[in-house]
Amino acid sequence: MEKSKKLRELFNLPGFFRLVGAHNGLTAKLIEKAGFEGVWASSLEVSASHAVPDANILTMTDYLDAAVSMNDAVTIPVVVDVDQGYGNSINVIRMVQKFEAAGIAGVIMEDKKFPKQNSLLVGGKQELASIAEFSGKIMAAKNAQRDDDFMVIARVEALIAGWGHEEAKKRAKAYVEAGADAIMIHSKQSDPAEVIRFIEEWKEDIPIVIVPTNYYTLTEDKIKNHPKVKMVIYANHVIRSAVTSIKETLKEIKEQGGIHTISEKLIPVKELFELQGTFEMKDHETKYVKGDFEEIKVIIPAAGKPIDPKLNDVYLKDTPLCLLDINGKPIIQRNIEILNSLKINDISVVTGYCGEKINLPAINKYHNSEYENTKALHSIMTAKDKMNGKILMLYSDLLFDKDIVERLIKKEGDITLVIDSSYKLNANRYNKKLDLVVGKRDPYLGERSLTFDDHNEIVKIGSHLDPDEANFEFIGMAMFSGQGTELLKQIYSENYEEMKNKDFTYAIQKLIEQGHKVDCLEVNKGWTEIHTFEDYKRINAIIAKRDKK
Ligand code: SPV
Ligand code: MG
Repeated sequence: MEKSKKLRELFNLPGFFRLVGAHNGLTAKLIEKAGFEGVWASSLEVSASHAVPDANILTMTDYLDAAVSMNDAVTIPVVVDVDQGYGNSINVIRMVQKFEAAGIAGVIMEDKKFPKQNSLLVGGKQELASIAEFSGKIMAAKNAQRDDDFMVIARVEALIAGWGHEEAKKRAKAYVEAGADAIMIHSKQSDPAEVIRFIEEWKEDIPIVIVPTNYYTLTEDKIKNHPKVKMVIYANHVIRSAVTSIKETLKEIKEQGGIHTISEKLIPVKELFELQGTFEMKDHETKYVKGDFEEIKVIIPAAGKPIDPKLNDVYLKDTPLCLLDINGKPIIQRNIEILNSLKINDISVVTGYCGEKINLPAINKYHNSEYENTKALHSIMTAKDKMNGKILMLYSDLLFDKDIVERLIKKEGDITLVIDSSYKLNANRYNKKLDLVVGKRDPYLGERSLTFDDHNEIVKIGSHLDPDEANFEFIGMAMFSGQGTELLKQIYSENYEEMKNKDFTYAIQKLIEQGHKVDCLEVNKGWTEIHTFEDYKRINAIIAKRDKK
């Protein structure tokens, strides 16, 4: 519903309603959250927030900007204190157009001469415009509005200027005749008598607005007895309370020589985040902020039983290897976090051995029920309804740097495998049969090279290869384009009986033999796999050190 309509409805309800003065989006939001019916975009608050006097020093656009930030932050109506309309009737026309277009529910315009000074200022210069001039401004405002509900409230300053009760009545009546939707009668006395007299003698069928800043003894209980009063404005208490609290905080920090005593007394930063709509923003981020790699689907075959009995009996205790805890976080969780940080969120895990233990939110689960007699290739194919478009395949016992994935997913080939050239140096450490690779050319060991990826290509792959012939090792990470994914599915389905219990590399070798090109990304650092207890100990120590940083 339009906020102008909401404001009209508030005027039509029995009793009165309250606006509280604000100076920006945050204070307006706090007012709404506290349960008040509307916001008063106070010229005193807005100018004070700029540390300048409330004396027509800021311009219309300053007040408009402030009002927009308030209005954007709330669902309740904002009524703007537009001083005298920022000039003559011509300026008033533009003022109404701008504030109405910004979704402001109504304005209150006062009958002072330019430049004005705040009505409560002791010794303030309070000069009134003529009735004719101000009536002209009301007419200009009412004719300028497009939405019938937008309210133009006339503010009578006769009591403030010391022109007396009769002048106030005369002016109010004239402004009603000019088309004002309500009358704000202002007073700076601490005794509400002059305002009460005005209200009691008010015969028009037009509501009254009051601002009891100085005559605060007129509490809501008493205001209730005056049914003509429909809107009560608590004009400047928000900025005054802010200043009170800011001063106290600054004093305490200075006196205590630090923030250690004040910290607990203030709202937690989380509450500030909430007021700013930060959590809503995070939701929007998940929904709408799309990364370049969003369309990539990840398949992690995690069906096999861990091979090292020591690791299994002591640490895993009948859990899949991907759940092995590395410094407080399972391997798979670490990998999912890296992928998510690249906005890759479509992650499928193929379970097998103790698969029911893998329970992570935000992953798709597939189950390879034949995990005892099959290998990673069949597990990957178990997720075949996920296999369309770009696929990133990761072995579940792999730990890797984000950098490797980032480089891999940018590769353009249909099939790209990450291969490592350092394995020969480490070969003795692993008592596992490695997935060896023969690259078209040897690892680059020569002169400095400016590019990361001088082109290389896989010629042969498999754990059966002669280590002397091989020059690389497949690390267990591969990327398929849409076309590459189709090729993998096709070769598997066409050779199902032969391939069902074979390694992933078997299918790749077959594709090479059929003449398909298999690219590679060469690395020699930034990843590791965990097979044995020794691997585990070593890696846990490295990661613990890194997590601490
Ligand atoms: C304001 O809040 O800016 C007002 C009310 O105009 S008063 O300060 O009392 O004039
Ligand atoms: Mg004001």
